[in-house]
Amino acid sequence: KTKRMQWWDDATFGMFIHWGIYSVPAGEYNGKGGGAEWIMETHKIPTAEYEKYAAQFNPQQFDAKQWVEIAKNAGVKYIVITSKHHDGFSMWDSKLTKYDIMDASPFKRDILKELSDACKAGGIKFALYHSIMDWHQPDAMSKGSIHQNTVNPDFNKYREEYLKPQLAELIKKYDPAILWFDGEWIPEWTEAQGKDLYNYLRNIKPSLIINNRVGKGRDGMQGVKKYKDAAGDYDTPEQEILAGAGQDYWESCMTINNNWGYVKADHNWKSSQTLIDNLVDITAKGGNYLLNVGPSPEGLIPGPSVERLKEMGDWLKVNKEA
Ligand code: FUL
Repeated sequence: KTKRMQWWDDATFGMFIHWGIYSVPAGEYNGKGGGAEWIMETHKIPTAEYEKYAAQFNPQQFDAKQWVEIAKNAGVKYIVITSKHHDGFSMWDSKLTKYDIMDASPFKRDILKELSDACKAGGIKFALYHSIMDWHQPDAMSKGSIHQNTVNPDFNKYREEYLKPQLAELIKKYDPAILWFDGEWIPEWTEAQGKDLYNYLRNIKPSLIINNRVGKGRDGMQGVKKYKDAAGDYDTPEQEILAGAGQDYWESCMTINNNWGYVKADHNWKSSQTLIDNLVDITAKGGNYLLNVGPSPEGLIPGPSVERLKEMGDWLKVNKEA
């Protein structure tokens, strides 16, 4: 076990936040349900049409301090928020694109700046989820992607001139403790590129922690390394808890209802008891629990999520040994 990983290893409980312009359609397109943060792909929405959600994204009730308060009361030690999901929209003031919160939305407030400041003030580690796959950048269009609107997409150009500079920008501006990658399964992405990116980022910020999805080492949804020397510091099983302990560093990411992004019609909330049981089970097996909430287009963490988080925090206050 390494010193760099110490705080993460001790953290136990983190809050995942999937938030983007997909919260506007809220899981429904042209009267048909399905999709959440995947809605662009699920309903094969053309880029120009999907972009209109950016123009409608105006979460006036977003209050970063309140989110951090909710997290702290839950006993959460770190927050991982989507800087960019697969749809390619940047939730911060990025110099590299106009498809971001400052230029493409009426909101024009830097969400990552506000949340990272609030985390710092509140003593919570701030971290970012970032998708390698990008349905908006022409050069990132993956083979077989329905969003392929480029004749000869130059993936290396995307990687060197967009993906890496955006990540360098994120580190410089918001100093994330973790970069949580995803969307690495596209055929263009290789393990060598994953290792290159890992080294590039650790070089910029040596203490940075990076998940295993930076490379190609994970084994399906279980997200546990296929081979020992694969890139990444920790493994990311998704929506499941490992059968036994023994894994060095792992984190089970799970959402509180059925979807990661906000879906208006999804009321299938896990009970507080289930969530507490999961936390206990995962902790006993040496992992971290990264529990997801999907804020609304108004900027609120849904009430049923807030209630459950509070009940987890109340339970932790009574039951967690110092
Ligand atoms: C998956 C993504 O495709 C989902 O949208 C979500 O972000 C989940 C945590 O990871 O790979």
